[in-house]
Order: sequence, then structure tokens, then C-alpha cells
Amino acid sequence: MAESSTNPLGRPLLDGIVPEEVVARTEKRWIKLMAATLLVMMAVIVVTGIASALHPPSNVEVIDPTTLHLQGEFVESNLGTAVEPDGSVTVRLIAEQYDFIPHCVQVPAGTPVKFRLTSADVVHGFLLPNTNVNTMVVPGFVAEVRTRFTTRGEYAMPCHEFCGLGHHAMWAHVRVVPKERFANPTYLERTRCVSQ
Ligand SMILES: [Cu+2]
Repeated sequence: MAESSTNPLGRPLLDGIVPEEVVARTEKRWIKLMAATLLVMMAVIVVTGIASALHPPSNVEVIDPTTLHLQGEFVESNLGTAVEPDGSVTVRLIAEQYDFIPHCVQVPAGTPVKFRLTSADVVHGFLLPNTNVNTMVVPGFVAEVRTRFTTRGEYAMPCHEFCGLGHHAMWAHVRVVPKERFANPTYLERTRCVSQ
């Protein structure tokens, strides 16, 4: 009898009790299925990593967060809105506990706008509601997001990565002004929202 080898009591199993060999066979199948799933997931991670598809959000550009204020692209005099030779606009911002620097920037409507951000301390988030702008700002990396504003108005920018006790108050603003009113801005106009 089949049961005698798996059933030490040597008597028929009660209704509803699954024989040991059936349990063992089912468990083996599940182990094989789980191992195959793990292998596929690991292969995906390795392949995407090797193909450089696995990286911090939006950009693979490293920067030393401890010297932002001393040298390079994110020194204070280079922050804010800058008009490029091709007419597009680049906005450079630093995120730090608990503010964006500059706190308010102006950009023209109907113009390609490139935001470049980095963090001076911990991970922050940058989000402009109702636009495609949404990125993490990771210390040591430059995040880059491109967009174009179709209508004028003011966008509130909340930090959407919890960054400490003052996180809830970490907001900045983007003011979109008509293209024809957006002349090459002075230093003050680059780094704050002065009325035009
Ligand atoms: Cu935050």
C-alpha cells in the first residue's frame, strides 16, 4: 500500500489529510517557480545596470555637495534663471533644508525651460503641479528636467520627499511671465520674482 511508506502509523489517512509525498512534490514545484522568478528579477537588474539604464532620477551627473557654494555651476552668482544663446531658458536651483534657493524664479511662457537642481544636504523632491516636472533631488547628483509652460501664472513647488522637521514648509515658486515681457534678466531678476 502506498500509504505504508509515508504514514508511520500504517493506517489509512483521515479525509482531508494530504499524503506527505504530495505535499513534498507541491513544495518542490513552488521552490522551483520562486527560484526561476528570482533569477529573472536578478537578470533584469544586472542587464539594466550594465546597460546604464539604472541610475538616479533624470540624469547621471555627479557633483560634490560640500563645495557647491565655492565653485562650479551652482555658485550663488550662477543660480536662478539664465537665457541661453538659442533663446531657451535654464533655471539652476539648490535644494536644502528647508528651502529652494532661489526661493522664487521667473520663466517665460512658450519657451523651452530646463531646470537643473542639486541638493546641499539630504534627498529632496521637486514637483510642479500639473506639469511633467517631478524629480528627486539627490545630494551628489544633478537632476535635470525639461518642460515648457503654455500659460502664464504662478506655480507652487513643494518638496515632496520628507527631508526633516521643516519639510512641510519647504516651498518655492515659479512665476511664468509672458514671453514678450521676458527680457534678458538682471541678477536681481534672475534670483527673485520682481514685478515687471
Ligand atoms: Cu522636503
